[in-house]
Amino acid sequence: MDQQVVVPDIGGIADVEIVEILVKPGESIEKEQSLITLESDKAAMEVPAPMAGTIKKLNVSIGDRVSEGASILLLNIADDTEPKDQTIHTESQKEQKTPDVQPTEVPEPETVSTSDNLTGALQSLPVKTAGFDDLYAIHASPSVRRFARELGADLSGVTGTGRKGRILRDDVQSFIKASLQQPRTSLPGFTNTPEIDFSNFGEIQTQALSKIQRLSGDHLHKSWVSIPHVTQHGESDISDLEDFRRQLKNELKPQAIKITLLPFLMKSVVATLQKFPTFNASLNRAGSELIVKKYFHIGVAVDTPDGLVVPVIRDVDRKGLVDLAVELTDVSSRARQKKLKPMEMQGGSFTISSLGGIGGTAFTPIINHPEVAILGVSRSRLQPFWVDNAFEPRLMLPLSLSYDHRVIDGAAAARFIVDLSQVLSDLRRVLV
Ligand code: CAO
Repeated sequence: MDQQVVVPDIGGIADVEIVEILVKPGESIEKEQSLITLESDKAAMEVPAPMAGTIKKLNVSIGDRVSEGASILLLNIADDTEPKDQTIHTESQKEQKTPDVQPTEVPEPETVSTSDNLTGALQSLPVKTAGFDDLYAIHASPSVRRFARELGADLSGVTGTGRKGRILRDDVQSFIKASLQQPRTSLPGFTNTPEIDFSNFGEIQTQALSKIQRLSGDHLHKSWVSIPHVTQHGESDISDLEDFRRQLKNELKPQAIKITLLPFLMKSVVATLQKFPTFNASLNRAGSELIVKKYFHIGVAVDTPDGLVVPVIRDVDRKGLVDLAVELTDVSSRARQKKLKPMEMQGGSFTISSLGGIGGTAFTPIINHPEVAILGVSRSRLQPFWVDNAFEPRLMLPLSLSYDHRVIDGAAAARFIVDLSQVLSDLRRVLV
């Protein structure tokens, strides 16, 4: 049967403009689904469907002015549908006094057939209106507000293209589209704050960030905010290792091969990773599975004039110290000349960031996502250690291991750093 749906009791306001029509002829609608949006000078409200059905005909257009009782549309409803007293909860930021429920006499149009139980009147629907207060002085209907909320769009940033600057659904969609297309900045939390003119406080100079800085900054920022980092500090007695390194350094001089601490660190790290496989792993996107890697591709953070890059040395477990030294010299010099291929910076399973050539005592390295741990190395220094009955100078290397606490717990991290420290102190353990 067919039934007219009319404007319900809207609190005695007359001649209210229809600013939105939310349904179309032929559409099947649910009970309480919003049909139209009315807007007076002070409030916007949506008129919900009193019952489910299929829309046969729309009797209104955008811009029409309507009052209580005006026909909105003709609805075809199933026989067993029964209208009941209902309270429709529209989204209201500020509730107004709800009008009393009053049955509204609706003259039955001649062309419309109605069933017995529907003959006569439709129940009027008390509608809670969304008032505009200072905070809410944004022109948008409740459905647009709901739509914006679902998409996480802040309406205060949306430009309305409707009449009198009203924000339409399309405006919210365009806003979201534009936001997605915007380049990600490394400071998303501060993008909505006004630009500060620092020259008000003294002399300044503006320098553009390099492309590498912007890309690595974005990656570091994402890692920092999305991975729960913990840094475990430790130190290792590398006195014997350093003696061996110096010996090797002299031996390799004729071949012009430079061997620093880093190849020793890489081999030692791999020896420890083999005992602690969860550090050589990645979480799947859902965060439900750990993908443990059987290969040992070690990323090495390289400081270049344009910013930080991380070339990856592959299969470190299968390479000797000298090969690693040669490869390191090659990739770090090509990194500084911007000659690395993208593939050479992919596929790492664990990263080492060494600031030992520069200085410092400890730092918090940021995990190189999708990896789950990273080792930071600071500058070694001689320290007095009590050995037997006397102090002995020992060369101590500070280690800082940051790890993803979703995957690795503190005890495992402490064990990892103790093991690594032992391997570095006694390189024979690499063979164990
Ligand atoms: N303690 C004491 N001395 C150290 C040391 C340490 N932990 N690490 C290196 N050194 C020494 C080296 O042995 C070398 O001395 P010798 O010439 O006597 O052998 C000297 O410092 C310079 O080393 P290096 O830095 O040139 O070489 P490396 O292999 O140690 O490091 C590289 C190579 C590419 C990692 C390094 O040059 C670099 O770019 N480091 C910066 C990484 C970085 O920026 N990390 C931060 C990331 S987060 O922002």
